[in-house]
Amino acid sequence: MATAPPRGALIVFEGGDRCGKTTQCSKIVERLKSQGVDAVMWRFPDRSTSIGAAINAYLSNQSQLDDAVIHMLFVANRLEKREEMLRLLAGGTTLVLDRYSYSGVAYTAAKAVAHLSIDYCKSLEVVLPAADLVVHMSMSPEATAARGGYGEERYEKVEFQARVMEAFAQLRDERWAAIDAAGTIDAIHEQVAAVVEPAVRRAQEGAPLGRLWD
Ligand code: Z5A
Repeated sequence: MATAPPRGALIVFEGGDRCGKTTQCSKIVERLKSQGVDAVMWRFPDRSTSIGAAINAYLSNQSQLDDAVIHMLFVANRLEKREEMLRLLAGGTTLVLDRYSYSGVAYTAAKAVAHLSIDYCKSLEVVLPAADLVVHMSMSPEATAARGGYGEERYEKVEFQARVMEAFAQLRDERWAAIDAAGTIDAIHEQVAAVVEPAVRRAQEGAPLGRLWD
């Protein structure tokens, strides 16, 4: 009887806007591939779907939505990818995600809307897999604000980003690795590789895939 291939790892990058997540996701995927690891990068929100298009309109201030509605759209944007995620991971592909449910909870929590508590937001995503590793790119909101392109989208405001950082702090557990995002791209990449490569190996060696937020 054929045995199942080793599973892929679910690696998630989180942090404030413009902290360098996309840059580091691309670099680690290339490094993993050069080592023979089947790895792909996805971004959330996935703006290519019809739900993602509605999210994009909201983020770029072309539409106005109730806080609960935009939260549900972000959740639905992940749920619509659930089956594909599980299929890829089971088939041995490592998924490197540029944002995931942790952003979903943290950005909504930062709005401090009474009926959108952290626990309620978490409860909407319990059917999704948990990250094997969350790479938390840590940088002050003032420093990221100085980066190119900052301020073009709805949440790119220093005060709001500071509240997002506080919300991330409440979500942290033993699967999170904090990376100082203020160094050079290459120096950060080496720190990232030092936590990602062991996580990929643990998944290949049979560490079970968890569920949010067990
Ligand atoms: N959001 C939400 O509310 N709910 C959810 O469920 C989800 C998201 C999933 C869009 O996300 C928004 O949606 C986001 C959270 C919210 N809030 N806002 N606004 P996004 O991921 O599409 O947007 P973003 O976080 O702003 O991503 P980004 O613009 O792609 O930034 P980044 O990926 O963190 O950084 P980057 O593109 O790699 O780099 C930014 C710039 O800095 C670029 O010019 C780089 O060349 C430069 N850079 C990168 N690294 C360095 C270093 N080390 N030194 C100097 N310069 C650097």
